[in-house]
Amino acid sequence: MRIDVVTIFPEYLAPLGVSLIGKAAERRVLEIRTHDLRQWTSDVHRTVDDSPYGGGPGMVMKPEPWGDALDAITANPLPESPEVAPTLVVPTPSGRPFTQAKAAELAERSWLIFACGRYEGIDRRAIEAAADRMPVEELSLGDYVLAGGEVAVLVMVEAIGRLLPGVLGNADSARDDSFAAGPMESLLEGPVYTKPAQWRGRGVPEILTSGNHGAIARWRRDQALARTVANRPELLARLDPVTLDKYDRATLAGLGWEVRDGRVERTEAEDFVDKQGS
Ligand code: JE8
Repeated sequence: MRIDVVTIFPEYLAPLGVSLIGKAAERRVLEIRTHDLRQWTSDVHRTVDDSPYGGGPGMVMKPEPWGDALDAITANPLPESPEVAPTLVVPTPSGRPFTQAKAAELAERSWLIFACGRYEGIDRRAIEAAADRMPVEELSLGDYVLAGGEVAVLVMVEAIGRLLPGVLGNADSARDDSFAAGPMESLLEGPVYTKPAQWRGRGVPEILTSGNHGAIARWRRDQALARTVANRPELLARLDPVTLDKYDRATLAGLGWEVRDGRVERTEAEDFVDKQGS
């Protein structure tokens, strides 16, 4: 996969040279090129922003440097597949959610261009002109406000990159295969432990050292269910009840959740007394 990143802060993307993604780049599974948007300015001040039409706070990124940057980058297609159009990814708080499913979809593309906005964002016309020539995905990391798209690109490239064949070690990739539906789109993961068996007066749950693999799997499933109820109850409503066995249903019942007309729902208050109150 080829990835181009356009930013006014190329040094912000330095982490892409480290760890999993950095190794994939070294091994040529990924080719990452970071570009300074100011290359495509022509004035002495290398201006990339101007005041917003209609008034209001802050500054807006001018369309011309973006148009020239995308023209220049797309003029150099992959030598091995010159006919493929890249997909432009634009992180923005007003985009569609960037999810694991979206990461998997983008991992199938051979060429991604990421456009990092700053200030109040990029002049709309630059995005529209790009969309006339290539697929454009405006995506948001989540419901909080960042100062620009760079951190979002780091997150997205890591999530996409680890899905590419040959990027993860065998152990990890095999594990992901066994979770074909994808973690997070089902249940949260439970707690994990390693040696030493005693640490600062704390032991490891006895079940994990019992050697009873059936009981361990059941315990882990119960932990995953309990964490999901506590931290992400909205995920339970998305669960397909056919994936829940009678033990899952008993665990959920103890946590105040049940299968009602084909959906996982909170047990009605009169039928369930929450042990934590509320
Ligand atoms: C950004 C961002 C994602 C997320 C992404 C790109 C470019 C319009 N607002 C822009 C006004 C306040 C400041 C904002 C700064 N900004 C934020 C994000 C994002 N993906 N989940 N949160 N924030 C830009 C400029």
